Amino acid sequence: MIELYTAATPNGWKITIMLEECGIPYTVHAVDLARGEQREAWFLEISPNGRIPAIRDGDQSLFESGAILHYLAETSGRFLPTEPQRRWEVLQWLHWQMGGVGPMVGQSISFNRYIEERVPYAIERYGRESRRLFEVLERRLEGREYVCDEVSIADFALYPWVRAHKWARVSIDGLDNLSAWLKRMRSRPGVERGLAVGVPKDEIDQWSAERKASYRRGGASMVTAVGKEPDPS
Ligand SMILES: N[C@@H](CCC(=O)N[C@@H](CS)C(=O)NCC(=O)O)C(=O)O
Repeated sequence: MIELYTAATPNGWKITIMLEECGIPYTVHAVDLARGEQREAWFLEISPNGRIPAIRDGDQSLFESGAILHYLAETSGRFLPTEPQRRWEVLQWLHWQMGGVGPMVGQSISFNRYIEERVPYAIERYGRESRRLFEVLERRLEGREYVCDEVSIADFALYPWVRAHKWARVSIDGLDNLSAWLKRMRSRPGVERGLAVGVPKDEIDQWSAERKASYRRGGASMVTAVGKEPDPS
């Protein structure tokens, strides 16, 4: 049984979506990010970077959502083609998400929603770069239902971050392929079940004011905790 250490955030939902889409049984261990559980020694044993998601599968433990998606695809034989050219295509879009879309949209969220101070340079830079990345995805999706034609771990990695566009205050106006893909992804039952982990079903698409406020508080506490991680040695 896979033990999943996670929280209701985009990087966490990537993994619950994959597990649900594959029908792999798993147990959820909710990590309280606002309380700083991700910096506790027991968690750093599993995830030395002090971030969710992480998994344990028997003796194997893994952190980094891209590595976890790759591992689950390898072990289940799902959502990653075996033919080399198609496989590399999926892996390059997965890594593009990990190095680009996740960090940029994440910073846009942070500067727009979490910190009280207004930093125009950061809002502008991360917002513009997120929009540029969305435009790359828009072009990639021209004539395609999913990022690599058939649905894959690249879609599961991208979806939770792209759907956060409003929270990140990044416009998707005029991005018709991307908007259609968002709807296509949302209509998959496995995606819906994955998104429901950590969030009440009626708040999957529209968080309550209380939830938004608690995400804001949690986000702010994580921002201010950076640099204060205990040395586990
Ligand atoms: N590159 C990592 C990023 C993980 C990450 O930043 N996770 C966030 C939640 S989405 C987290 O654990 N934040 C806690 C903190 O900043 O202290 C991955 O994809 O797994």
